[in-house]
Amino acid sequence: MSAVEINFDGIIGPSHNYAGLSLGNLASASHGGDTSFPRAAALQGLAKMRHNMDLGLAQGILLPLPRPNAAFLSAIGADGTEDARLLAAAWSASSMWTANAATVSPAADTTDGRCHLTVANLVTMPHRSQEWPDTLKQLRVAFGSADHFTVHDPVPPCFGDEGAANHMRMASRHDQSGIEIFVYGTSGGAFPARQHEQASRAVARRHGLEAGRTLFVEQNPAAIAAGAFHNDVVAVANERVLFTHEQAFADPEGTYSAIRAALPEAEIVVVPASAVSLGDAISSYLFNAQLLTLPTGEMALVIPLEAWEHPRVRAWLDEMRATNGPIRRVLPVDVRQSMANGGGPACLRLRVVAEPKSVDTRFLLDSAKAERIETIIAAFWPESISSNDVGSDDLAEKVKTARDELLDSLDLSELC
Ligand code: SUG
Repeated sequence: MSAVEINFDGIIGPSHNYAGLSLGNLASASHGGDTSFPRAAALQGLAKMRHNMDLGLAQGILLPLPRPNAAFLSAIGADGTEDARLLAAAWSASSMWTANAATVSPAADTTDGRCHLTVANLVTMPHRSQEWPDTLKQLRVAFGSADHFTVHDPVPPCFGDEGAANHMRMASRHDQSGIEIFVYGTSGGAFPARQHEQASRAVARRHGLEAGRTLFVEQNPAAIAAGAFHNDVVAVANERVLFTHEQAFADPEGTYSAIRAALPEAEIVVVPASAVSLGDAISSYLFNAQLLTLPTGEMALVIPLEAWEHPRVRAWLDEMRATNGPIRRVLPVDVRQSMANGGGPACLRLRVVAEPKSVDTRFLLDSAKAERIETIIAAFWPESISSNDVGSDDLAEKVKTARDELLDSLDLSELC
């Protein structure tokens, strides 16, 4: 069997809460202090996975990390006098956004013919910087076959790396050799540019990518300033198609010509600011979509309900569907619990192009396994978490038990 795209969604962890931890992520800031609903959140995530499996697509999972994170609390000498935000960081379920787990270069693009993954160091945000050791452990199990995969340590912490959220791949088909586009930021005004150019360049070198088929593109500082803390909030690519906001890149025309020069069959669908402003794009998460190739060969855009319900975005989508463009279907999904923290359908998944049989089967999903996971979520995930609950011993116990039950049922207790 040849390589296919497998989307590995993060199962939303039992400690999912709104702590307003991400400067520059407008949804996270505006929902800080709200009550969260972890059970509903995790079931929404599973429903999205089922939605995509029902389209005939391969689906994988990544598991929640241990929370509250005892290693992080010990490293900051937590004794009850620490800042409430640091305590909340140790409880964060942010590893659900697996687009930030790693950068992935499929075997067809690399000199040694293996699929390379570099775990993201996520150093810009303290609550995210604690993820990589446990994520790395998990990636080394899921992609443990050395004949097919190389899983790299993070790049040095002096260079911020946020993984696949700032990386796009285009190819005539997923299993063909493609071009890899690394998008970095230099400045975002009041907000941090989370992806550093030198991190992207280090990842590309370590993955053994061909220089002529690797692009390094600067994110538009105005997009970061407007709340595009990751490039995947304003652009998404799939096979020969790039779907992008007009203001995503610092030099849009230069970027499009470089893409067309490296991949002549590229089709670039640009949404003009006159139809959908940067503000509308960011509040609706139109671009934080999964652009997927269906088994029929058609492309579908899986968008959050917030984009579907946004009048100007909807008008643009209706217009796009009436033309003969490459994106034939638009499929809205409900991931509102994740969206309130700035994570849409695209944030929740890590794309890996590989032969399914080369992946540890415990990380692959089918309908029976989805049902097992849903039963555990329904039984063990807290119904709600308010900001006062974060730090409570009772809740900590509940969260740990919930994760242990999940790992046990998936025969993955080695990740405890
Ligand atoms: O890193 N939100 C995440 C959202 C990540 C979205 N990922 C992609 N765009 N690929 C972030 O800002 C909020 C946590 C809180 O505030 O409780 C948070 O971490």
